[in-house]
Amino acid sequence: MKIDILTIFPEFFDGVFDVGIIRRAKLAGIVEIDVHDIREFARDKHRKVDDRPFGGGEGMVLKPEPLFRAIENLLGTSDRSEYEEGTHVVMLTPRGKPLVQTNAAAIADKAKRVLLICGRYEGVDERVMSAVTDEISIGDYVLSGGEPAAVVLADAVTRLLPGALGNEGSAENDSFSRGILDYPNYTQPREYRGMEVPEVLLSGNHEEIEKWRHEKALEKTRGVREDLLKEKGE
Ligand code: 6GU
Repeated sequence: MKIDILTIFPEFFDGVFDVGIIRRAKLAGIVEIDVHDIREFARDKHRKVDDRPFGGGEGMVLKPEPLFRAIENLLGTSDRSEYEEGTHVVMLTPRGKPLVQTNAAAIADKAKRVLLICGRYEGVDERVMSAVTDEISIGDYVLSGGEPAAVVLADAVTRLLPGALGNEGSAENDSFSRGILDYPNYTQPREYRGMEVPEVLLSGNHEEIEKWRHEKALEKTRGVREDLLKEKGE
């Protein structure tokens, strides 16, 4: 998969993809991630990327020309109907659909080319949306820009690509992939500051362990995310 990120703050991404699973996936050729400065695609002498909103209001709005030029430069066209199959042009914005595991999985499954556009909090000229296939938000809170969201989406998608996780089973057991939160984990030492590892985990009885884990996962989910259980009809 090829992921291109369009941003006015390319330095935001320095080093973020050079650790852990993403770094490994990059080195293994599973994913390629390129960051592009939107300013490089501005043609006027001041390389202006934003301007004041028509109609008045606070803040600055990202101008359409540099974004269209960038999309055309990377994809050969900014006409959605001409995108190659498996191409997603994603606008990261608080106005988007909330990102959930199933969206990330769908992108990991089908997409070959993903272009992530980091919007500004104040906004992006609406005409850019004609070139966009998905509008995504990472949650109901305000970020200054789409940059942190691009990192979140790139991470959530990359770790699901075949071969990205050393242990292929581990994505299936993650919180959310089964629609509920993860069970609690313990490692050495068996006793720490008076806190013991639950006996059942030391029992070697795999059936009992599975049962305990499922109960604990449900208990946790009931406590903090009742909405997830309702979605599953439990
Ligand atoms: Cl994608 N962008 C911004 N600016 N704020 C957000 C967001 C994105 N998702 C949640 N809040």
